[in-house]
Amino acid sequence: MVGVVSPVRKTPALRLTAWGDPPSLADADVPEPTGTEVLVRVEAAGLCHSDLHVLDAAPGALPYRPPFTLGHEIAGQVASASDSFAVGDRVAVHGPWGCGTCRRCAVGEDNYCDRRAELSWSGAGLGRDGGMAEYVLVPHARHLAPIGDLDVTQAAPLTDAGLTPYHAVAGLTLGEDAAVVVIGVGGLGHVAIQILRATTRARVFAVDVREDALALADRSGAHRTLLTRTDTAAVLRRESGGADAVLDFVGSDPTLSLGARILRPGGALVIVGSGGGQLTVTKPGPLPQGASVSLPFWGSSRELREVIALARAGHIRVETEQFPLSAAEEAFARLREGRIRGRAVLLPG
Ligand code: FEH
Ligand code: ZN
Ligand code: ZN
Repeated sequence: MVGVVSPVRKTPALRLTAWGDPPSLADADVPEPTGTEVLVRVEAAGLCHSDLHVLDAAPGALPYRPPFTLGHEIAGQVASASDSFAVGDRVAVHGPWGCGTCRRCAVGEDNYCDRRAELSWSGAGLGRDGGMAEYVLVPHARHLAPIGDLDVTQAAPLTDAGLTPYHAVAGLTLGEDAAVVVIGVGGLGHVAIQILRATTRARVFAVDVREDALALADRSGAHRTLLTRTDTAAVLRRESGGADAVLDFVGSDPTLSLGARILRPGGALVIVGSGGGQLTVTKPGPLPQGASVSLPFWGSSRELREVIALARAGHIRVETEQFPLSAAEEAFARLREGRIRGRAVLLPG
């Protein structure tokens, strides 16, 4: 009998097929793992504003080479055995995938891979096939974090909406009565508030232009919420005594300007949002004496495991809006219009 070749299984995946085209739901081959690769059956995949930046990118603006499947916030079950995981293990995927050989990748800091400029990808769904699909091929088991009994619709968004603010807060040195201002209370900002409350003694102030975002900030544990107005900087300076740290999850001209005006001498301006805003850093200039500015990006695999532990201990809960993978177009449209409360999560299968 002629050898029977196992039929290649095909399942739906949300793919960017060419720059400038809308993402399309198409049948993709279920990949076969080779070498160190691990196949993961995806149970939840978060949506991120960075996905919009990828979709809106002009040809050549990013090093990625379409076509590829989107989705960099992934959780599910291991579907192929490896040395460190068994089939069925529940996992989250550390989304930044670097070169795998530099000193940063060697310790799970792929988010700061030393050879990133040489790569045509930055991670899952970012130049490589990601998790808006029923299966994702992960290059190495080192990118997997066990999630125990954590709900996958929590674990998936935590891989970015939790990990990114956690890494940003980890870089801060905060005194006992520190004041931290969170600007922008969306998918990342509301988790940042919870992380600050769980891991620091800081007084947390939250600022946004939307009333419903401030309600989310309140539910997340902010001590004080303020709707952005012309006197916001003065009110914040008066009530906080000057911010020891500002976490700007927007990164626009107005929010960077607000951050600089409320920062305490020696304070830290942490720009997380990719709004593309500009701030003049001169001496003297808009920033107070001793200020520092940082541009943290995503987080390490060790930090992801720490975020998962915080969530499993009940200290972090991501507010999510869930959609079937087939409704991805609606989810993206609502994300683009700012009509997602917390984080949008797609459910394949
Ligand atoms: C991913 C890829 C590129 C830019 C920004 C991002 C973030 O969503 C990761 O936190
Ligand atoms: Zn993201
Ligand atoms: Zn590397």
